[in-house]
Amino acid sequence: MELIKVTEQKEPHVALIELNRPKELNALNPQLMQEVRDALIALDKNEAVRVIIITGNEQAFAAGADIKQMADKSAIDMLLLDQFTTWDQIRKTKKPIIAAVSGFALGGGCEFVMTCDMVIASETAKFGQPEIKIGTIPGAGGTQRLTKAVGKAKAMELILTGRFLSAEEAHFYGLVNKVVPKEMYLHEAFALAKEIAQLSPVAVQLAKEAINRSFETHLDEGLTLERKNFYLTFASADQKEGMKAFIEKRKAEFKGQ
Ligand code: DAK
Repeated sequence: MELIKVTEQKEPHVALIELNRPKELNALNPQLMQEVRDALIALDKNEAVRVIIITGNEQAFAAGADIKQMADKSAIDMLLLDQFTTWDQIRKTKKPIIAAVSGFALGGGCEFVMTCDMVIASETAKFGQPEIKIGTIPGAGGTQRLTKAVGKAKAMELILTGRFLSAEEAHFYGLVNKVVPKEMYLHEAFALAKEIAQLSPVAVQLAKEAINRSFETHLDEGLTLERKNFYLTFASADQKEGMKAFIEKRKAEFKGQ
């Protein structure tokens, strides 16, 4: 891994992926995204890992796809590059992913953040889809996910002008879970990760799948999946342990079985 750093057990059960192209403000080139894809596949398989945090550095989560590498490409070059397969992997990750964002999260960087499951932002974070300013439009889900997150009017304004959203505004619109001082954003992401990591990984995974389905399907189909996943938790030892521990007034010990 050249362009990212992966620490499997930064805290017990919590893995950390750091995007690491600081000179280019973590611009997302195909190699970096492939490294992220490979890391997510490995972490998803690693039973010791329950929650994944993805972060950049204080200056930037990611300032977008790499404009220098895209500038001269034709439509067919872009098609043949087939970067969507790589990007889709983020969406397919079964374990929860928390984006810890400081500085710029623009274009593909903002789309990357919106593909994660929860977002902790530093007060310095800036979100935006400025593709319109370089003559293109969001290509990795921005028109869909930003619209679902902030509503049509705000999404139109942001995508048609390329304006940035401050961390506070992003919080107001529900794009991020929490805004904290810049020294605290990683700490806060770990606090959230550790809270989730204590719970049944089976139930967490099934709940994540059901929540995501609400974005991808009609209510009826989403409710059907939710019900099936709900029943399925009753096949897990974790559900038995969780309910037994409640009745016995003690802390549950979840084993992921
Ligand atoms: N790509 C390449 N290099 C970038 C970059 C980017 N997106 N953003 C910044 N850099 C580089 C700068 O060129 C500069 O490099 P040097 O000149 O030093 O070599 C270095 O990072 C520092 O940037 P600045 O000097 O510009 O720093 P400032 O603080 O003055 O400005 C800024 C920071 C973030 C406001 C500015 O850098 C900026 O506007 N950056 C571009 C933001 C942007 O337009 N982003 C959207 C890009 S388009 C797809 C998936 C995704 C996408 C498309 C397809 N598929 C799956 C097919 C996504 C597309 C995009 O994201």
